[in-house]
Amino acid sequence: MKTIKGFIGIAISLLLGSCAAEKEQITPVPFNEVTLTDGFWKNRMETEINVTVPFSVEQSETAVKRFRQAAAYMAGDTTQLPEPHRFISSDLYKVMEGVAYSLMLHPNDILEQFMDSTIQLIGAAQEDDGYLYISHSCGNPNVEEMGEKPYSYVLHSHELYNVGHLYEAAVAYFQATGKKNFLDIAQKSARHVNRVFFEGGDPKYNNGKPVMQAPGHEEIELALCKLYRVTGDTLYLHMAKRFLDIRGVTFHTEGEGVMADTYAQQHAPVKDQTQAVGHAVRAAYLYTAMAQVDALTGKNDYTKALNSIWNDLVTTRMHITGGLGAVAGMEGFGAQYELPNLTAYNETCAAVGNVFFNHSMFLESGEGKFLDIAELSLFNNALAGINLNGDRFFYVNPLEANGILRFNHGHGGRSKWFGCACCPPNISRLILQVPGYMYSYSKENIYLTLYGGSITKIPMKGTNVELIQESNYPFDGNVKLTVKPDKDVKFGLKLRVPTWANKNEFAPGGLYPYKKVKEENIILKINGKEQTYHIEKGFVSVNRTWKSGDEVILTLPMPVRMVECVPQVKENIGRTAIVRGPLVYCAEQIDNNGPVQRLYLNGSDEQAATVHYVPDGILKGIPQIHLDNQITLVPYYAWCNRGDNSSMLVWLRNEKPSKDEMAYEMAYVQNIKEIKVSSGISKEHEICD
Ligand code: FUB
Ligand code: ZN
Repeated sequence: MKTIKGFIGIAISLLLGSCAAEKEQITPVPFNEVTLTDGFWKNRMETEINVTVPFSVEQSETAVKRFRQAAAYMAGDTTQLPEPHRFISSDLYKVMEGVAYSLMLHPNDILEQFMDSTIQLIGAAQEDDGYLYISHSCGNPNVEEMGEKPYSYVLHSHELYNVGHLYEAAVAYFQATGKKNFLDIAQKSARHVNRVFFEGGDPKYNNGKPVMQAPGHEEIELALCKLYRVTGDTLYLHMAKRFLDIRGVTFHTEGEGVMADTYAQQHAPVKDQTQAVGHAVRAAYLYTAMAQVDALTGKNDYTKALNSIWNDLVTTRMHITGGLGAVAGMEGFGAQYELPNLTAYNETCAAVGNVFFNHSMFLESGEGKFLDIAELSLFNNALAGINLNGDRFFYVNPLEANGILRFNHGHGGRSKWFGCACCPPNISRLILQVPGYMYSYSKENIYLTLYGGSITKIPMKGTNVELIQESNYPFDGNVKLTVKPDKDVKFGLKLRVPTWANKNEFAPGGLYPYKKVKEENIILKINGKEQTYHIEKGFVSVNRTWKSGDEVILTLPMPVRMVECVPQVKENIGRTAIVRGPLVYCAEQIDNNGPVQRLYLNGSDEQAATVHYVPDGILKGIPQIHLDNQITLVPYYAWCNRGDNSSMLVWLRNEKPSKDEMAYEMAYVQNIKEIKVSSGISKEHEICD
């Protein structure tokens, strides 16, 4: 296992000198330095490595073939031109990124050969000056979607989106193997992009003038941050910042839908933006990059904008599952409080982006509330995007299904893959990185950010601190930590206390309050003795000199809780969601003897509930909730694992519906069936399943 350790801190101080000193620099422990020992994530990781990663490689053959054809074309064989597609290459790059992570955890010669041979094809398809985009290089672009020439339609061509994903994959492969083959291609591309976008001079591109336009689909910005971290070359960080700073400044568009300025978050300079607008995946990647650039530069250039956007998201535009982008058609944000259940879009990629964004916000600020949202999105919307067997996927993640509806990305059942397959490799690469979300550290503190059975070693004040964590989180809230420094050392141990455990609401932001005031106490014990504690920025902090063998026990009570929604969200009036810990639950037809839309609760703020761990079958080991009125619930992430076309519901009726209400509901469902996803979305999207 080869990793580049410590380069982040060094590179940051070299680049920025003293201006970074004021902020607490929080460094995540890389995922391959955290060993999963038991429980939830260990199981998921095994499925990833044994099933999802090899399966995704198989599914990528069409994308690899295009590179094979492009490489042949570049070598003079023009007999078979690769079919134009704006971003299928990016799906392959994400698959490759996932393969790289899996290689770090589990070496595999066949997968490494796949990587090397594909990298060779990619290199052969790259032009000598670094340009990399098959359709233009092979001279058969779909002009309407890609423009006539390279970078002539940056708004929708996805040229920079593709290479952004390439940079991420290349960084991962370098970290996994130490090989530079992919990283060289990435750097050649990045230097080319810098010349063409910010320097000019080559008449082949934009008549020699710098393009100076931010890409319509963000991604390259956050990827450049990664390239900077791994190489230490400040050019890439400067490029990331420049792309952020020209967005909404040098280029505007007029129109509606995918042609609206807001669609690609270019309606205003990013530092002045205040609300989450437009296409949700684009937005999430943009906000991630803004947080990362601020963290890397030690500045607060985007802090005001990010805090405002984050508040707008969590108070008005996020589903209880952590889903972003409620509106189908434009795959994005609707009006404030527009959070439908049956027609919610909530693309898997947007939830993945929400995790990236909020984890980056935590690293930038040290505030636990961001991890609460990252966790919510991870355990609910993001994980629902992949089945428990690891080989079937959801593109959209509504909070209700009636077994009939089928939008263009389908929620009548899970799909094997998609014509536009952005989501499967996105959730796959996220799961592979989850151990990297568990621990972080700064000069004075060690942070436990996501709980789960694991072991790691963290450098602290000239010694190493081994941490052994035992926990069945998120299925129960007991965390036992054994601290083993090589020698006694004083530092602050910060244990995250999520909003769901500490406040009277399920998630920060006020959208989702508990129906009943929380009574259970959080307990902290050190070496068997109960401690008084206070919670600051979402963490319990224990400052002491730690000795080898010290034991910390944190208990986060996990009763079944009932959640309501603010009345501005019309769809949820008179309805309740059931949660336990960070998990949102749903009713599925298979457990409830028929369509779940007919179910209702007992009308009060309390309802007796029992929790049973499923003894066998695909849900084995997962806690199911049984309500006293014969309703059975499973975690939302685990729905649609026992056959397709089942009905499902998160927000249950509080009371028995009247005949009129039922009739209204049926009419509503009939109407919705007629909804077609609006045009303005490209062909690649229409063939999605
Ligand atoms: O445009 C590339 C990807 O396809 C987007 O991120 C997804 O929303 C899907 O539209
Ligand atoms: Zn997607």
